[in-house]
Amino acid sequence: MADTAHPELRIDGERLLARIQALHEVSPIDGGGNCRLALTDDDLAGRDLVVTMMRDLGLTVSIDVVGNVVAVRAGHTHTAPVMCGSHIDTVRTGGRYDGNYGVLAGLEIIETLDTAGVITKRPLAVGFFTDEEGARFAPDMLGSLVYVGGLAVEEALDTVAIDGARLGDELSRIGYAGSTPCPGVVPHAFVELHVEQGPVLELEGVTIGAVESVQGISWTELTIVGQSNHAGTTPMRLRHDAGYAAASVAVFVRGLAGELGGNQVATVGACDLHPNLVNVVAGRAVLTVDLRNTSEDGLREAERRLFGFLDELAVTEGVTITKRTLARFEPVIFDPGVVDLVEQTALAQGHTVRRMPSGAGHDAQMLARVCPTAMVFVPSAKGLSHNPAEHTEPADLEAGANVLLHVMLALAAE
Ligand code: HGY
Ligand code: MN
Ligand code: MN
Repeated sequence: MADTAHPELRIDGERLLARIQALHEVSPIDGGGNCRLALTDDDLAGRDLVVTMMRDLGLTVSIDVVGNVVAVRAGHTHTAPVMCGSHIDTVRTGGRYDGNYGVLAGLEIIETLDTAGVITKRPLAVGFFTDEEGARFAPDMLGSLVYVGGLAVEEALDTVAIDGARLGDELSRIGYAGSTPCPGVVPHAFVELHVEQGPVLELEGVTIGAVESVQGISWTELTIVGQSNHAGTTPMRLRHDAGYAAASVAVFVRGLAGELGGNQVATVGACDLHPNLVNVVAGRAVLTVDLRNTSEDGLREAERRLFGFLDELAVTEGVTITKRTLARFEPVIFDPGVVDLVEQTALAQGHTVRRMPSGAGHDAQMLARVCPTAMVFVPSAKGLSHNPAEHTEPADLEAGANVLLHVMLALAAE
């Protein structure tokens, strides 16, 4: 049921923007974004800033065994909290809103309630999860997956980064190897506020997305071994060219997405050749394939087609191809009741709203395993994300935070 106790309450938009600016100033990059890969010193600096904000608000802060941070504001009752949050790690070419916005809007909501002297029935919690991006340590949403018991702590701590570091060692090195056990406290409900990271809301002129689901994700690392050879003397028919094979994969998955149609997307985002020299036929290629689809059957068909292509390619080019799964999550459907509440709250505040799936992965898809969960989207300018030019208009940032405020108040009164 929509919040009726404090219908006029609104967040302070300037204060929210100031928080976002303060976190943006931690490890900024050219173009207006951020680079804070998980568990690097950049991430540490971001973590310390946000934990300081949490403590300045008088919240009870806990750090768990994989570095997830949860800050709690007491309610009238000692019951399961209503939780919001997201992540503050970024990809290498990250924007200033992806993840950060959902965490900082949660803190703004806390300060709004403090200023208004409102104590909720249920406690409120604001969290950020470790390594949501999965760009340094795969899979993505690693921290929230451990939080809900979907990945064993020891396995998480032994995860090796693309740069060879061990997750547990990095966690200790930056001082965020906490003692709070995982799985974590099961919230009464979880709501994640996030920028859409796609073009839909802006194209349709809609302010709020009531997110109903998250599409399935399949990440595979391919190691292709051919034969390094002289680029000038080796006849084309005698080559076992790992560079050509890698390029063939990228071209194949692009065509596959077009053939399968619907929501199927496919990306070769990382590709390293060895020895990566102008006059040497590449002997080895290590690349990644990111396949996503709102339909699990569709995603399985895409995987089947890709793996079949790889078997053929290995024979025709005379290379070996080894596959390693980096992430595999089925599509997730959010709680219809919470999605309804998001939609009703947005309408009650006079915003345009539409239901939609999420193309990106989010911590909410993991919390949905243990409690009623949904997401609130706001528009991304030009649909850009994982790009330093990522932008959302201040009025939209404020609108999303006000919707989150009243969704949380309604849930906290249950
Ligand atoms: O990959 C994703 O969808 C998210 O940004 N981790
Ligand atoms: Mn994100
Ligand atoms: Mn992201």
